[in-house]
Amino acid sequence: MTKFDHIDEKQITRAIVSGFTKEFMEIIESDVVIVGGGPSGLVAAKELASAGKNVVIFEANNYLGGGFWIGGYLMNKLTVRAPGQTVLDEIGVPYEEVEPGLFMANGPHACSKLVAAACDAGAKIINMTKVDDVVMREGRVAGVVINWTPVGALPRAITCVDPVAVESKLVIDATGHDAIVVNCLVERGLVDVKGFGGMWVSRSEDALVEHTGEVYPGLLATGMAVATVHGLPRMGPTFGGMLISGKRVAEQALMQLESGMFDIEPLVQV
Ligand code: 48F
Repeated sequence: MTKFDHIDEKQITRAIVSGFTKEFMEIIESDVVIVGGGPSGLVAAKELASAGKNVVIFEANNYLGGGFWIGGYLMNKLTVRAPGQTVLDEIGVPYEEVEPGLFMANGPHACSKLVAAACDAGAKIINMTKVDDVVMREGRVAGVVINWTPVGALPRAITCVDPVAVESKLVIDATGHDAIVVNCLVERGLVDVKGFGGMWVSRSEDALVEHTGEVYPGLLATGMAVATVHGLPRMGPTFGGMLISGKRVAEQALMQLESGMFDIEPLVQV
């Protein structure tokens, strides 16, 4: 019979609290905060962490993956147009070519591999945490304001729970159609957002990758958030654009991080 080691309650609680606190201390100041752990955010996190950057994903849900678990219409087959399958190759996701240039993978398999790839690369993940606002320093986004997701579900009478903030050199909005972080700037009249257009698969993905990048100093967008910001057509249940957009935003973030612009510390005097 299996016999487990004797470990009591206080040891387990100590392990959880000290483990979480240690990790959280490391993300209070990071190179890049990625808001949203869908396909574009996960690819960006994997790329940036692989390049040695200190990266954290804040995800409002308990689970990561966003829309990448289910292809479309609650059917869990993901489609990817070439060259999106090259990202599936990199993370070891099996797929079949259903037509020349159109590939199909199983959602749960692809999504779990992508989550694992981001974690394996060293990205830190804080889930059940919602980004509510941005930190601003002299015309730059310089971090995000966060709170536990369940706080938003509490009755109004007991929701006076102040958030906390973390600082980062760059923030990436990977929150999908809602472009939550960009909208924090829209509300202040700092950025204009067009709203995503109707579905047009063959136009959407090239345009999305092309427009991926900076929206405001310190803030970049990837994935469907880009379509929302720039009024690009939506692409529905095909994911190559999300994966390649994640790569592109990581390249752009790396260029900024390595440009020397953050070498003088602090960037902005308080
Ligand atoms: O929506 P989502 O999968 O974003 P994406 O990477 O991919 C879009 C596709 O899934 C699909 C599509 C393309 O074929 O049209 O929709 O652009 O993932 C967005 C993630 O962001 C989280 C949300 O829970 C989801 O996991 N999120 C949204 N708002 C917040 C957030 C927030 N305020 N704070 C933290 N996470």
